[in-house]
Amino acid sequence: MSAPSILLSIASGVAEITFNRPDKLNSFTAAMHVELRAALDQATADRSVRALLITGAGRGFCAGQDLADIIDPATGKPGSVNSTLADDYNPLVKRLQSLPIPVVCAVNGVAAGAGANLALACDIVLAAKSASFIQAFAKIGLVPDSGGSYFLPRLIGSARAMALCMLADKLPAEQAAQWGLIWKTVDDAELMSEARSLARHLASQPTAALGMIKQMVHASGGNTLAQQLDLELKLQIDATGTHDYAEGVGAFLEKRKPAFQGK
Ligand code: T3D
Repeated sequence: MSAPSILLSIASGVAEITFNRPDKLNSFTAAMHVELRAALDQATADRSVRALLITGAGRGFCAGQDLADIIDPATGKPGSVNSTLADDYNPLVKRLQSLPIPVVCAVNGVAAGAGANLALACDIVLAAKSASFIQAFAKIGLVPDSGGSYFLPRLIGSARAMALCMLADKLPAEQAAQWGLIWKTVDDAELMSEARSLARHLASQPTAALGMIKQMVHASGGNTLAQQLDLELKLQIDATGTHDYAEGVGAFLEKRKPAFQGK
C-alpha cells in the first residue's frame, strides 16, 4: 500500500496537515486532492480544532500540479485543465479563505505554481529562510491559477506581480517577506516549532473574532470605505455577542489571564 499523500494530526486545538509526496516535492495528484478534502472535512468536523497548520514533508512545500498526473494516456499529452481547476484547486482556495478559523502555513521549501498560491491563500504565512516562491506557470506555457493573479497584485503590487508571473523567477523567502508577500521568515531549524507555537497560540485566542477579522480583511479589497465601515459595525456587533468578548473584558478588569472558548 502506498503512503498517504496527506497526513493529518490534531492536538492542542490545532489540526496539522502535511503534504506528503516528498519525492515529487509534494506536487498535487488528483488522488492527493481527494485525500486533502477528506482531511479538511475531518479537521473542520472536530469541534476541538480552532486553528489549522499546513506544511510539506521533505525539502519542498509543494511544486503545484503533478505534471505527470495530467498526461492523458491515450494521447501522451496534457489533458484538459478545466476539471482540476474547477473541481480541485478553486474550491480548495475558496475553502481555505472561508474557513472560520485561522490558517497558518509553514513553507518549508520551494513553493511553485499552484503550490505557491495555496500558501498565499492561507492567513499567516511563515517560511524557512531557504524556501522560495515560484510562479512557475509561464515556464510551461500556462498562466497563474489558484488565486495567484488575485493575491500577488494585492500583496506586492502590479509591477512585482507582473514580473514574477512573466519571468517565473524564483523569489527567495527573505525577499518575499521584505516585499510583504508573507508574514516572515524563520531559521530553517526553527520553522516547525515556531509555526506550531503560533498555531497553538491562535487556537487559544478568541477564534470566533479571529474568523471575523479574516472575513473583514478579505472583504476590504472589494469594498468602499462606507461598505467596510458597515461590515465592521455588523461584525463588531456579532463579536460583542460572544462568550469570549465577555471573558476578555472580565479578565482584563480582574487582572487575570482570559480563558477563551472560541465562541
Ligand atoms: O492541470 C493543470 O496543469 C492546471 C493546473 C496547474 C497548476 C500548476 O501548479 S502548474 C505548475 C506546475 N508546477 C511546475 O511547473 C513546477 C515544476 N517543478 C519545478 O520547476 C522544479 O521541480 C522546482 C523549481 C519546483 C524545484 O526544482 P529542484 O531542482 O529543486 O527539484 P527537481 O529535481 O526539479 O524535482 C525533484 C523531483 O520532484 C523530481 O522527480 P525525480 O526526477 O527525482 O523523480 C521532479 O520531477 C519532481 N517534481 C517537481 N515538481 C514536479 C515534479 N513532478 C511532477 N510535477 C511537478 N510539478
